[in-house]
Amino acid sequence: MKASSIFRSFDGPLTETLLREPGKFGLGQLPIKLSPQNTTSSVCGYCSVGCSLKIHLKDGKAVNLSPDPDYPVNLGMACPKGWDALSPLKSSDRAKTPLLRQKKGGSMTEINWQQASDTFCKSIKEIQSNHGKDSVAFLSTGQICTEEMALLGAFAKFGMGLKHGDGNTRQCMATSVVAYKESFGFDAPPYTYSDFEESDVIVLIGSNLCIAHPILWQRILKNKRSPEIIVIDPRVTETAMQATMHVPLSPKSDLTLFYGLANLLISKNYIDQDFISQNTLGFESFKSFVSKYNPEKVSEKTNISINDLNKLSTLIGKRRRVSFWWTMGVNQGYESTRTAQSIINLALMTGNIGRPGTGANSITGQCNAMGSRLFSNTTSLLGGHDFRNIDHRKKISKLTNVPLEKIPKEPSWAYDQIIDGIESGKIKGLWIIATNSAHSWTNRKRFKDLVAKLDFLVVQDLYSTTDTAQLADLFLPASGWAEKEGTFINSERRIGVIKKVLPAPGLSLSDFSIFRLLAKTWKCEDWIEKWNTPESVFQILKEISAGQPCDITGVGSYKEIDDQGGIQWPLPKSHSEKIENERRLFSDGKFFTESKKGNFIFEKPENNPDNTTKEFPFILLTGRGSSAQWHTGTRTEKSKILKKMYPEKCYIEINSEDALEKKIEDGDVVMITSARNAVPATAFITDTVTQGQCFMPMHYEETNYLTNQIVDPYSRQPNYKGCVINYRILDKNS
Ligand SMILES: Nc1nc2c(c(=O)[nH]1)N[C@H]1C(S)=C(S)[C@@H](COP(=O)(O)OP(=O)(O)OC[C@H]3O[C@@H](n4cnc5c(=O)[nH]c(N)nc54)[C@H](O)[C@@H]3O)O[C@H]1N2
Ligand SMILES: Nc1nc2c(c(=O)[nH]1)N[C@H]1C(S)=C(S)[C@@H](COP(=O)(O)OP(=O)(O)OC[C@H]3O[C@@H](n4cnc5c(=O)[nH]c(N)nc54)[C@H](O)[C@@H]3O)O[C@H]1N2
Ligand code: SF4
Ligand SMILES: [Mo]
Repeated sequence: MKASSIFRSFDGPLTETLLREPGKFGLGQLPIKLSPQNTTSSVCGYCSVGCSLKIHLKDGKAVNLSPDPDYPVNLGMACPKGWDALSPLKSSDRAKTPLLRQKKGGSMTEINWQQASDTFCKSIKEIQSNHGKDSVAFLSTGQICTEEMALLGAFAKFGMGLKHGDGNTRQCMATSVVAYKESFGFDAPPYTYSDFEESDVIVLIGSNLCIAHPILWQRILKNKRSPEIIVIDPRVTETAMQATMHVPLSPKSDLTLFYGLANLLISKNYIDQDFISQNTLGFESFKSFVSKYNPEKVSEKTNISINDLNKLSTLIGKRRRVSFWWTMGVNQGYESTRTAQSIINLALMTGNIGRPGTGANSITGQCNAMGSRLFSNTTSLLGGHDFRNIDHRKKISKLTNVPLEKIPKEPSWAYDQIIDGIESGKIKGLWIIATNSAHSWTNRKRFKDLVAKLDFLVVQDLYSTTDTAQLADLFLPASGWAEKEGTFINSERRIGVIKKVLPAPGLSLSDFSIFRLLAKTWKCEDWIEKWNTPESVFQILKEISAGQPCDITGVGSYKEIDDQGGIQWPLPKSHSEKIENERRLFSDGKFFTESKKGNFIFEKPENNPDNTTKEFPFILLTGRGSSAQWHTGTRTEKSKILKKMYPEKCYIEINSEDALEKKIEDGDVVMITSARNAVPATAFITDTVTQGQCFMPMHYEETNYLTNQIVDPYSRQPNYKGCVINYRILDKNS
């Protein structure tokens, strides 16, 4: 068969680009679907807020952008990353051709797509025949389109027969997923963004909203009810500085704090007894469990005064509309699932759920983390189904024509288990898509050493220069946001559309096309033929969602989603004529559990396994450093404007008393050590961190040399915000 006929079946208009020889680059084809006007809109490709950006077109290509004034999410606003979202795509180090390392330790050479897909299939099949099908795994992302994740999950699990595949959402949202599933019966964040505007009390827990979700902070500023804004965070963050009350608790003492608050709310009779008896299960045993958490004990553990504990309980107990919001300060901990559930318990016991301005609300991180949670076929079977449930497997088999025996009967290993699997020799091949694990996973040195043990590492990214891509045996160049089409699902469950408004550089292909190409070379069964365009996959996913809490059978085409200003799930076929723009869950008090009741779940707090010692007396908090930096910097470091908005070199925030004791001054270079490694950073002396604590942004490559692979036992999410370190002066700032 001629190569051109193989390619034509997936990519139609991209055929010529594909066949161009490597080395002879040139722009890919122009956008397939062009708007007749000179603007179109697209949901932003960075964070989970899901702002819509108006893309300004010239000759059909994006030349500029501005925030969309009519979209219900951002109402004409965007943060610096959104404003400059086009720049990183033009960077000169964009990957333009597949690359192959001919032998271990050798350099990479350019190959064409046919060679790349042949190598991919041959190498992986060889590993599978030598070591078993489960010896190859994939690590995916919350940053590609839902349709792409679903195609990857279907091809990898049903076609290639891989059992193990997880996402970088494990680093981020796994805790909320497990917490919601156990408490509400489904992974269902209940809120809509207007709840920020309708609350009397907004409690932000382990969330630095001003930096991480700037447009949601703008939504809070639109609240006309003079809300109390309570920030629960060990640091005086940018958000804490704006709050009406900052609660600087000791790191990882949240669980004790919320059990203590529950006890106070009960003793002051600030609970909603009707809601509890009609809509929840397990309150009586929860009540007796928390009775031991008296204010004295809680104050000692959390370092929050009894006075402030009382003030908090009064604010939460007396005001009618209280909303609780949490992010990574909660999710990234060694007992994070129970911590998230202790927040859910507060909302349940005070009846703060299902009404405007209320909720136990986890804010997601990446642009499509929610898509990954429901449709990536990793932790749950497509559409929030359960791999272990035979009826669910039969349903998916019937709707997709995938033979029943091809659907795994168990969920995958989690990220940490896949990494440990490399160490134990069980995982021999790894395919990493749209995530920079070698920078973002814990204990970077161990990660790199382990990856070197693999027989075959495939990396698929926009840039062949990332830390992870540099380790690859085979590199596949992907086109990115604005160079492809599909949908993202934001934090408030809103499905939004992204558009192809730029040609992809060189031979790079959309992830969708890459998966199609590999599936074709793999000779995957016929069922995959129906998964031929993003929109056809979207239609398949709609059918799969039928009858699930995330039912989207009533959502129409991409165009209809766009015309509505995005559509929140659920939207079943039988929906009413008018689709409300802001919808929340549980307004009838019914949850997705079998009993239809929300569960109180609790467990005794444990000590941080990474405890301070004489050798490592400081706790290192890590997280977002500025609104202009995105994760491992592969995109934001390519923007000249964004680069002006943050320090170029890695820094560590150190408390002034600690600095005095160690004779460290602002600007000195310090050497930081943990039990894993030692790295240098510039000292930034600031009392935004408490004595005994430090903070480093995750964006710099130094940070994760220090962190440790300790995970929460239920969600297996890493304890990124609780490792212990020491530091000493290395170089005086002259
Ligand atoms: N500019 C920018 N925006 C982003 C991202 C980015 O990289 N850059 N990433 C996106 C993604 S994927 C995510 S997940 C979100 C993350 O958004 P956030 O979770 O808001 O960001 P982080 O800075 O990781 O962590 C939030 C806070 O948790 C606090 N914290 C640490 N330990 C504890 C603790 O024990 N208890 C409590 N209560 N708080 C604690 C930290 O001090 C920190 O201020 O941001 C998203 N938005
Ligand atoms: N110490 C510490 N570590 C952390 C955290 C922390 O708070 N502290 N936070 C964790 C969290 S919450 C997260 S979400 C992770 C994020 O960690 P990562 O997912 O590793 O971070 P990114 O830099 O977003 O990596 C995404 C990669 O995908 C590429 N990419 C972008 N778009 C596309 C596309 O369309 N297709 C393909 N194929 N590639 C694309 C980018 O170039 C980039 O290399 O980090 C985690 N690590
Ligand atoms: S807040 Fe998030 S979605 Fe909105 S423009 Fe900034 S990065 Fe994009
Ligand atoms: Mo995240």
